Amino acid sequence: MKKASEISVSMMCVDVAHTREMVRLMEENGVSYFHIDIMDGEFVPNFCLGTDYIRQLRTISKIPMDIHLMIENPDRKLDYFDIRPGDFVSVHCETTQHLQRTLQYIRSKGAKAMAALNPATPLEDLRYVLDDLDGILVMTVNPGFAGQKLVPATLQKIADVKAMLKETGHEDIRIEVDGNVSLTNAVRMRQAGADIFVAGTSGLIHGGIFTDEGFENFRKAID
Ligand code: S6P
Ligand code: MG
Repeated sequence: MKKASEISVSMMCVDVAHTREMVRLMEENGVSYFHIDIMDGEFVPNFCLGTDYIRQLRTISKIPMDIHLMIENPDRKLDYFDIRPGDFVSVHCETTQHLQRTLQYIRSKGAKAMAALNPATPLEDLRYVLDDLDGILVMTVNPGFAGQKLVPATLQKIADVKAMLKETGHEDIRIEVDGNVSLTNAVRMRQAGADIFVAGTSGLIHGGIFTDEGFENFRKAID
């Protein structure tokens, strides 16, 4: 069963000076989520968007958030964030010792719980928490930066996640891909089973901005 493909725009790649204009374009082009990269300088060697950014974005749009937490000890920090029903919140399973509890906590806030996997992390780590998941975020680059090259083995990993979901009767869980989602890679990712595509510098955003035509091309690649 194939679900409709959805776009989650990587907001760290959008030029802040053009935010309002780009948000309008996203609304007009049916973007499903704002992809919000949160980095703590510990789990990944970079700092990125934060709690105030999420609050400010909510004042100009109703598009739900897809909050990607690349932070150590997410359990202690989830309450810092303005998490709302309809949002996805993803935690890296490499960062929490009690993943199932963390996922339950996200759901208790009315949001959809997602677990993120680094390229090197086996998907087996998720087998016993499938009942607690609404999504699996397959990192197709090592997290920390935009503009990196695909880790090729992750294409097979997407297909393996898809197979595990089928085998265990969890096909309702969505598969998101993040990193170097170029127009060419997007086609292969879709074939492998991805449902939600993070649109960044490789496939949509150039010089911090994008166009209607850029959306059309991205949409064609993922449909
Ligand atoms: C990277 C982060 C991503 C990037 C996205 C950028 O650690 O989690 O969400 O923003 O990958 O896309 P691209 O096309 O530049 O790789
Ligand atoms: Mg991300």
